[in-house]
Amino acid sequence: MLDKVVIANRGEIALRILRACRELGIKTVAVHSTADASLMHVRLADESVCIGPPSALESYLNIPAIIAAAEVTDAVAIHPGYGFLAESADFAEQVERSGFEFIGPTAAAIRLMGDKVSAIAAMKKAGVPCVPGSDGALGTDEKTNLAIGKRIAYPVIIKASGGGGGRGMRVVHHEKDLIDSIALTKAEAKAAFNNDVVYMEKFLTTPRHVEIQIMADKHGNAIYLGERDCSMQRRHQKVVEEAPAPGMTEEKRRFIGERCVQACIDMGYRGAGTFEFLYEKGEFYFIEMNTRVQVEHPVSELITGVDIIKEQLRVAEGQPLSYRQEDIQIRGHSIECRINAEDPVTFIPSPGTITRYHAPGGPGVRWDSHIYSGYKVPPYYDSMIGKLITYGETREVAMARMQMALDEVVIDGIKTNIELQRRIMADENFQKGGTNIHYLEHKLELEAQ
Ligand code: MV4
Repeated sequence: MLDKVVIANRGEIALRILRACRELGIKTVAVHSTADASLMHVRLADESVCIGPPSALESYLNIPAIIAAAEVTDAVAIHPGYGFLAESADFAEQVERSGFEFIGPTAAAIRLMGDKVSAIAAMKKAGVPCVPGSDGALGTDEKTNLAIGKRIAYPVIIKASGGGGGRGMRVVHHEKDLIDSIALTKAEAKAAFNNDVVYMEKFLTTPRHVEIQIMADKHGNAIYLGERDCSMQRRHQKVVEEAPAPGMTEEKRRFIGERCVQACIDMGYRGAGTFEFLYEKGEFYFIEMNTRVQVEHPVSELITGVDIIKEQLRVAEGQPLSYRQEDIQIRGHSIECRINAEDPVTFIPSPGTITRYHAPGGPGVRWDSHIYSGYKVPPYYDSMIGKLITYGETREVAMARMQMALDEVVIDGIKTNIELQRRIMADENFQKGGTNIHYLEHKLELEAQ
């Protein structure tokens, strides 16, 4: 097994990675900014290295500092977690060139999926269903682009190939606006990503966001761990995730899962990954692939029994996957509520000191968080301070346990979104299941009136 791993992240995911390493007997190195010396995982790690000032650019995004920390501590591998450098092909490449194992896919796979035009081309080739669209980058010929718009039919969406996660997109409702919209999106993409390649897709008006979790090893094996429904979001920030997706059938899951697995095998993918789909009228449409472990991985863990972080560590070391597809059974239901330090009305981050704290518990309750009484939430990073995850034999049981757990948790001294999560759990349409990606924003607008 890997001897020593650098955890190149902070907060709850750093603690989650540390716990997985401990279980496998792997030594840990916490790297942290000066603002994060009192993080829970820094206290628990075998060694820790301060890598820079609070600014993420000078610490968690500082590639030379992180690689130097691996060198001075004689680590053998680096786990990037999510966010920060997790999907930087340059980071993966420099980690490997410096003689360390990057716990994730190859730099080539990260690069291929980071470029949305090449990602979609790879998916089409593997038989993964995609949104009807331009099938590649848009050129400069106006007649051709108008013809593509006519074929797809309005509304259409122009997306930047270098974008993703909601950055660099523009919806076009009428043919008269197409040419200007392409030019505008290109200019914005050039400024934001230094890449002006754009493509066109049919704009789906009321889809759900359903994603497939996969795991692959270095021996050509790949499996899918079912799907997650992440439709409950605001401004491209997920708020609640669940698995399985309400109303999903075993046939649809197998159909899409097998195609994702084929795509993994075709591109020599390894590690954990997520295929993101829009899901409308029972059909899947691929939009992007995330080449990292995701925030919401616990709901997949709870319905499959697979420890995704431990599996990442095992496959990075070169072991085959511990499961074959026929070993994976979806059982029960799991829901995750992201708990953020933010104003409940304005959503503005609310850093500060946690003066009083009580963690929730009981059967089927998992609380992934690094906070403790007296912990000071710094203002420099993402405002997520924990993930409350419940499990039950049915969706109803998972929801009831979530309502109870949200009532139990006490986090005083800062503002949080716990009350918002209570309202979502009490919402009749959430309780029915299957709300679309616009539901939460509409609900918040109604409540504001
Ligand atoms: C779309 C779409 C509708 N039609 N593509 C936003 C994030 C990025 N991953 C892709 N996104 C979308 N792409 C087509 N062809 C609607 C969205 C979208 C969205 C997707 C998933 C989750 C939340 C969303 C919120 C707004 C728009």
